[in-house]
Amino acid sequence: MKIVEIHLYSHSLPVKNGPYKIASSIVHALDTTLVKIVADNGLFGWGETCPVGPTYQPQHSKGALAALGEMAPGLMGADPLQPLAFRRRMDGLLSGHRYAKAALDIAAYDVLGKHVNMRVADLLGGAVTERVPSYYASGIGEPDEIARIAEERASEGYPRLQIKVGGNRPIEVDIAVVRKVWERVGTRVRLAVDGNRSLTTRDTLRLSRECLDIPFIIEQPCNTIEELKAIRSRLHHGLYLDENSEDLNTVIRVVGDGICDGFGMKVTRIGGLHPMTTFRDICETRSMPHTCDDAWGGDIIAAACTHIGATVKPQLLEGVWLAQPYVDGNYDAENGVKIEGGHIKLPTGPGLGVIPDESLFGEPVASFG
Ligand code: 0XW
Ligand code: MG
Repeated sequence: MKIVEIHLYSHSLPVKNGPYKIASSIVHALDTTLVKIVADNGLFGWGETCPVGPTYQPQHSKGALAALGEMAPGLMGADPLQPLAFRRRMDGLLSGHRYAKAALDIAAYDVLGKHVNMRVADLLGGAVTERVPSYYASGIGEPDEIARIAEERASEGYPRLQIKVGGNRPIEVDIAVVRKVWERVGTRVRLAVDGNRSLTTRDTLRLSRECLDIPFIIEQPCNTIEELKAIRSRLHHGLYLDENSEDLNTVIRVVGDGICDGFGMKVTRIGGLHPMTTFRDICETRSMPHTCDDAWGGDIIAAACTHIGATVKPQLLEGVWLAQPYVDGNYDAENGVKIEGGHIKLPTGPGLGVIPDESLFGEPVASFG
């Protein structure tokens, strides 16, 4: 099979009840990039990549479009049924820019699944569940407000909550937020406390020391691996990497060096579903828990995260985060991916199992082939 057309779309997703506020960004609307690849037999597949603004990671929506435009002409004739060869071909056209390559990788898996009449989860090793656990990420807020949200989400059935902290405010406020949440939800849900790179090593140590009695994991509190390495042995909580786990090489390094206990992983950051399976298998080899998320986006990236999440050994899956609670509507009115009772139903159709209504996206911003 050969790719004969690639179309790129840009679509704005306003943040429902926004803005969404985390230490590294405040976002009111996100520009998501959608990719449609068309094969010579008429089969088509969709991919998506949506950075949560330009300051969360070194990725931004205009960068995604530029990188995709750079690669697209050289991908005409490539075979979407061979994910590894496809990835090598993308690497031969452009260095880095994994978050853009991820959209093409996802679209190729969608075509492959439709071609062999299999779901993407089954192509990635096999679904171990049809009901994938999610987790809810609060924005940054005051103790009473975040404790109320935590209570509501725990009652809805979320098995895990991620509490956002940091961002230029006294660490005492963050400690009060975590304590209030813990008082309200206790062990009904697992807790993660995410600093999104904003805390000093000093404040991270204080947060851990002053919440000794609360069983949470700390996610990406500081900006760099070096800072985390410096405080690792003095923390009283498990440490997960998110933004710093930039690629498979970094994952191998930090797992080998024992720098963290798990990961908040983004499908697009690591380069798509193909490298995500390698990441999943490295984590399983060392019994390291992790999420299968993305930073933002609609039904296409949500389906991709849910498919890979469904293949993870259940005791190691920390959940699949979706932006869906913050996005109005779905691209696919019938099979759109939704969180219900804190869990996500794995789409049943072939490929990603989601077919977007492409009239929502308007004309392509670029077309090739
Ligand atoms: C909660 N997330 C998965 C979504 C937001 O984009 C940020 C991210 C995180 O864990 O940092
Ligand atoms: Mg995080």
